[in-house]
Amino acid sequence: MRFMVNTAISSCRRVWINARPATIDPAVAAPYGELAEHAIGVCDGKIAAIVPIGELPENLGAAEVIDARGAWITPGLVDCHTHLVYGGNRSREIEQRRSGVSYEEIARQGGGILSTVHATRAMSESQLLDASLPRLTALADEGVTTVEIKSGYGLTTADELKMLRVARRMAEYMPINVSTTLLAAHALPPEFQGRADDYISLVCDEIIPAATAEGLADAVDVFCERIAFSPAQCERVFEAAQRHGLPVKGHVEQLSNLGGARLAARFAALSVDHLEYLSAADVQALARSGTAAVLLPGAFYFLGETQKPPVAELRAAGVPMAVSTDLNPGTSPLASLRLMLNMACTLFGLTPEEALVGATRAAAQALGMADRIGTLTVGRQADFLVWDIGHPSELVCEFGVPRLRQRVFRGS
Ligand code: DI6
Ligand code: FE
Repeated sequence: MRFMVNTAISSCRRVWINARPATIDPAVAAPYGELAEHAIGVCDGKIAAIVPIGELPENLGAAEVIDARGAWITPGLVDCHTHLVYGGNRSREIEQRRSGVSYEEIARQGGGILSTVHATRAMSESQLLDASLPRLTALADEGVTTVEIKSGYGLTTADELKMLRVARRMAEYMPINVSTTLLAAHALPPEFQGRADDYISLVCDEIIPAATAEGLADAVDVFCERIAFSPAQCERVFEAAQRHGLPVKGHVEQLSNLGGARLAARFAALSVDHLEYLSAADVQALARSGTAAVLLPGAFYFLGETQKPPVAELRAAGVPMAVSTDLNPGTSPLASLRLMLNMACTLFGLTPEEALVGATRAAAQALGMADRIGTLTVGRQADFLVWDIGHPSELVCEFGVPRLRQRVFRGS
């Protein structure tokens, strides 16, 4: 199937020759989906052909030919869980935490997420865009070609829509796919103190419909946790999302097990994220619903957690494991997906191949975009990376050295 359009390579707009593709395509049996020397042809922003170098026609027609000189090419990286649009920062919280106050206690005292809510509400769309673009640039410079961005620091209809509009607009400033997620059920806004069910009604009856009407949300997320919302409240949000035709995902079992993963599985969630306290039985529920597990080692690391997600069980059950930054000011102020690949191995025990799959194919699944991105496969969007490396494991092992030679987005 991969070679179905071999003959068309001469009509491609651009052809990378002498490439060593790590396709991450499960149809290619070798580790990393490796192919020996191949050419990758691009047409209309899509991968049009992947052909062995020996089968390349003499004449490549009008195609622009780029010699990869034997370099590894991987799919573009996919960061499937970020909160990178926000105002202010929370670096002072690290001082509180060092003096023994926990993340949960800071949140209960009205700091944490709510302090970012105050800063975000105070900003205009363009101020928020200016504040957030450097974070997106950092991800893109490392090879991220698709990013998911959540709302959740506005917590009013106007401020949640403002965040989502900023997230959408970012794709006009940078060559990157942006997938947006409405996370209005992130924290209880101060004006709803003691009235969590009323706030959930606002989310269901006003914020989700408004975001849908403007086409601003690709999915709906919740924070199911003691310091956020109960499973019953999250269920109401999922039902509202379903009524509006939006897929769901959930921040679940991060600090405790409330059964959020099981609930999300009932709604055929695209992903459940964090999962440090996920139980073995719930792993089976995810396997049955086809939900991806998103691992966020940056938050685990930054909060100094000790309880690890059940990676061996997820692996055994065949649940796709994605790896993402969770880029946010409170629990993971770390704008590097490469660092997360390293941490997924060192802290959570993923193999380098699992980590790379986690930031490409599995992350695409977590966004419901697996038919468009995440692997080097004919017909997929031509988002790929040319690396100065000797082997893909270096992308996971080494950190901080810029090895990206070329970042290709939609064929350009
Ligand atoms: N879990 C997290 O790790 C982030 N949100 C969530 O639900 C933290 C967000 C923050 O602290 O600002
Ligand atoms: Fe998060």
